[in-house]
Amino acid sequence: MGSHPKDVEITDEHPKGLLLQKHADYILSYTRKKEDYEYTMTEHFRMSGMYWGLTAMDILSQLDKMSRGEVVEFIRQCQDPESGGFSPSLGHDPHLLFTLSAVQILVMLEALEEVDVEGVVRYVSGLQREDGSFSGDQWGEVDTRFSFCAVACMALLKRLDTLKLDKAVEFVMCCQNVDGGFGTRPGSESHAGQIYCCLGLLSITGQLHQVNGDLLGWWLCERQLPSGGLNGRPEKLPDVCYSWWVLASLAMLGRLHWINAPKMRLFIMATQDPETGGFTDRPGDMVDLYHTLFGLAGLSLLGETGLREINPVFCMPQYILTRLAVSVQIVSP
Ligand code: GRG
Repeated sequence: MGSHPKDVEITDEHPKGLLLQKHADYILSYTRKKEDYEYTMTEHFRMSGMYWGLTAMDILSQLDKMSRGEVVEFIRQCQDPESGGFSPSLGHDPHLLFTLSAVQILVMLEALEEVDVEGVVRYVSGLQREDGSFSGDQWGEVDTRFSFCAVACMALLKRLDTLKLDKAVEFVMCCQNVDGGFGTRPGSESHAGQIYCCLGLLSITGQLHQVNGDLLGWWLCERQLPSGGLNGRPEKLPDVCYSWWVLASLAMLGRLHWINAPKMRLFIMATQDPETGGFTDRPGDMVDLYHTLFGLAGLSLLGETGLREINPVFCMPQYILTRLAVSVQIVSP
């Protein structure tokens, strides 16, 4: 433990530089071990797992090593012909979370024409409720994560006109707290992950001026602990995934320079496993695809050499959004 009760210690033993090729090899090997315990246990979120792996490979400029045909066929099979939404894998129910992951992958691979796009539009717009919020699926749970997923999906499909955007923004603004942050629903505690989602939605809809950037920027910077790592809310341990949720939020607010970048970089570097490749949540833990994407994406935001530039709203390489002519609002510093 470091000097802070809820922190970790970074020592000289931890990696300090980017083990770029190790990470590409780790992601590739993951796709080849389909009989593994870990692969089986991740079935219920496989579509997002694929998005994490493919995006990480694209940040590493090695997307061409992944099997496009296999991925597109998997996604096609996961589209529910009735609702139009995507499930995480075969035999599971469709959900907005996996619908966004599927759309992101299809956009990255330029394969949208392989699925029923009108079905996706019908599914996503059908999940918006009277108050502007979104249910994640037919069962009705409401969360600002789903608001982001819906708006991001429709932005990527260029069908934002099918949503009630004013109401969507109104709902998100109702989830803002006095500390400047946002939670899952009105009155819920501020959390860095939800803040990313709410800012992302406001950025896509051009409504970031509704946020007090100084107040929220300060709350986000307070997430940095003495180790350099970031937590998602007060009194929690640092986790490399917040090097995405927090840094991307600060980037949207034009305040990325408010973080101590060299310390942040060292924390992220220390979460690499030099033997297996991949990133962990905290130094010394087990690697996975989720932390590998968000470690690399955080480093890309910090301008790490050898990594592709990432878009802070969509968490996709910037060249893809440029190719698609999708732009987002970023507050000027
Ligand atoms: C396109 C990148 C992208 C995402 C899609 C689903 C989604 C939109 C965003 C998820 C944002 C979110 C809520 C992230 C936080 C995930 C997390 C680590 C939750 C656990 O939080 P706590 O505070 O626990 O309960 P710890 O201690 O782990 O921080």
